[in-house]
Amino acid sequence: MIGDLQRRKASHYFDLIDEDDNGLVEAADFELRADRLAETRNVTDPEAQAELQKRVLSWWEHLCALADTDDDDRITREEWQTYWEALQVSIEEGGETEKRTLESLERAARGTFEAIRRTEDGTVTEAEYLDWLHAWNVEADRADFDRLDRDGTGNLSEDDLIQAVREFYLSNDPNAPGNVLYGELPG
Ligand SMILES: [Ca+2]
Ligand SMILES: [Ca+2]
Repeated sequence: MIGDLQRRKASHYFDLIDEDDNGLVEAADFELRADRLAETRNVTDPEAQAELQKRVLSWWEHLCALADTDDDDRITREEWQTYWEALQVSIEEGGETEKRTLESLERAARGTFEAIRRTEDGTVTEAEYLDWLHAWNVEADRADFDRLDRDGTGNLSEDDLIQAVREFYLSNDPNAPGNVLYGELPG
């Protein structure tokens, strides 16, 4: 069973990715997301816009493969909840199952990292991170960024993101830094 904090994070995240608020997560939400990102970042070059679309849509395909259990290319709130439950169950099972789940979350984290970063320097800066959240209409500030930057380098590394994604999905510790990956949870 997932804990109450996990349930709140699942619901917050679903609301965020359901960009058009129709109660379903679909490819269209991610197309809108890519448009908003392009807008926030002033990406006007068609080739760069296409690259951004591609990155954001590959993230959708990853989520869809994991959570769309009835294969109709849309994720309902129930499917989303079931996906989070399944993640938790597989962690509790341990062994190979747990290992596969952690690997899958790591892939998700690497994909997220690719989507956030704008330069090839192997890190995510505070400005990149805040722009990213801004495109989600999420208010976040320096303090949230600093929590995720747990080794205090001033940038987020891929490892910081991996740890954050892991905690975002799996932790019920109210003090886990990864809880704020998508901003503060609504009260
Ligand atoms: Ca939607
Ligand atoms: Ca479905």
